[in-house]
Amino acid sequence: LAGFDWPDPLRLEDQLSEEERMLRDGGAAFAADKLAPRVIDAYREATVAPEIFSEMGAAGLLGITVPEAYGGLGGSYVAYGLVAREIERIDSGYRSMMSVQSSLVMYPIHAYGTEEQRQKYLPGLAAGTLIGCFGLTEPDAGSDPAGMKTRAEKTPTGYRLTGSKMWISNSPIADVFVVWAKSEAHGGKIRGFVLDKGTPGLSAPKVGGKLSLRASVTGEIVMDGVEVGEDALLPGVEGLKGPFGCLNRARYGIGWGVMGASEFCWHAARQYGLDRHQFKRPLAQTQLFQKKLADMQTEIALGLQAALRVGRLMDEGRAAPEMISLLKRNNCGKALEIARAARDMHGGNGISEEFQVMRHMVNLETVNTYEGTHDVHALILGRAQTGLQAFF
Ligand code: TGC
Ligand code: FAD
Repeated sequence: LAGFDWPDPLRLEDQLSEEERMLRDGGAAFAADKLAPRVIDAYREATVAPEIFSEMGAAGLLGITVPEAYGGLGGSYVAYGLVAREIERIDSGYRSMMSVQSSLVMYPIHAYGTEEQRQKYLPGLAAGTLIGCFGLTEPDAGSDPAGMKTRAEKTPTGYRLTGSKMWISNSPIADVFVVWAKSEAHGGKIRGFVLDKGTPGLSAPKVGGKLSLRASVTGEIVMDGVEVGEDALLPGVEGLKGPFGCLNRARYGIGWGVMGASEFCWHAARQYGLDRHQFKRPLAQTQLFQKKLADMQTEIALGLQAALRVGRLMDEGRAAPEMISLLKRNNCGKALEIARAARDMHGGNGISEEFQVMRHMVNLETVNTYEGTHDVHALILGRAQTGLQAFF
């Protein structure tokens, strides 16, 4: 029998191609050089550094699955997931910045936009010289986006948008706003629009007082009669499947990303247990400590295998949205449990910023909620196996 590699118990590494490993290593080097040195201060001060986008762009981390002709990498979904894991190993907020830009802004412009829209936005978004945001959630429509109030009225030359979006990652620093609205001219169906910063009536105030995801900025999008031309409409999709098509990609990336945060917490807890002595022996020499490490190792190994499987199916065009719900729900829930356990295993030091596990724990509260809450994904999976929808 082969030997056992404790950090990679099921040999994920052997299942990756040379190119996937190379892109993953690029993401890891970027995370170590550019993100790790700034994260503790950024989180404490809740400061976001917009230049992270151009740094990510220069490193080729934005729009990994978007074709090279538009500035992307033309890479696989597995490569995208592997990079998300490396970025979220540092902080969920940094992965959020990357995944909103790639899956929620570049993807819809590429998949649903005109050639002119692609040429206008994608190269700048890939380079990170333009920052994007995605507005679906509203103050009174979170888990139930079909209840949105934002409206697009037809004007002689285009549309007038009125409404407000809430909890929008990147919006206060965004140049490009992908927003979803009910369009009267399209029978009240939900349509996507691309708005530019500076358009009269468009503003994006910051949401203050966040105790989670503090290294990533979150805001509102206020649309007070924003007038745009016909060229702002994303013509290629209508209905909720538009935003959900984007969410499928972002939720999948989160399935990998949260395993990176979990691995950080697991490795930190293991090292702490080896270094810290109580009762004349290392904490890691106690049965309870080892059981917790074994649980972490097991859940992470299984979660990574599931992420890889769904990624391969996405690359083959055979992934169903319910598979992504299963992955997002399980991996976020397990990551939160792992981070909470790691916080506990660090004792009093676990609440200190220096040890970083509590920051991951508090971030993962958001990640378990956004892109469909843990319970909403349970209802999606419940509906898929019973044929009965239990949302209302
Ligand atoms: P339902 O009747 O289920 O579906 C309506 C239409 O949408 C289609 N559809 C999908 N299409 C593609 N992929 C999916 N995953 C899809 N899910 C549904 C469906 O086929 C149907 O199409 P059609 O042509 O028949 O009209 O819709 P519902 O209103 O009953 O939805 C229920 C529910 C709960 C599943 C859904 O609304 C939901 O998923 N809610 C969660 C909302 C959510 O995830 N919001 C995320 C906001 S964005 C965000 O959080 C970004 S954070 C980013 C970061 O910082 O990293
Ligand atoms: P609610 O929908 O009000 O849910 C509250 C609770 O009720 C949850 O526990 C939920 O599981 C439960 N619940 C809801 N419906 C049911 C039901 N039918 N049965 C049983 N339980 C139910 N959105 C964007 O559009 N773009 C972004 O970039 C974005 N970024 C975000 C960044 C941050 C930091 C945060 C916190 C959120 C972000 N969101 C974004 C919004 C996010 O997607 C929503 O918060 C999420 O979808 C949940 O909606 P809600 O907050 O309105 O909660």
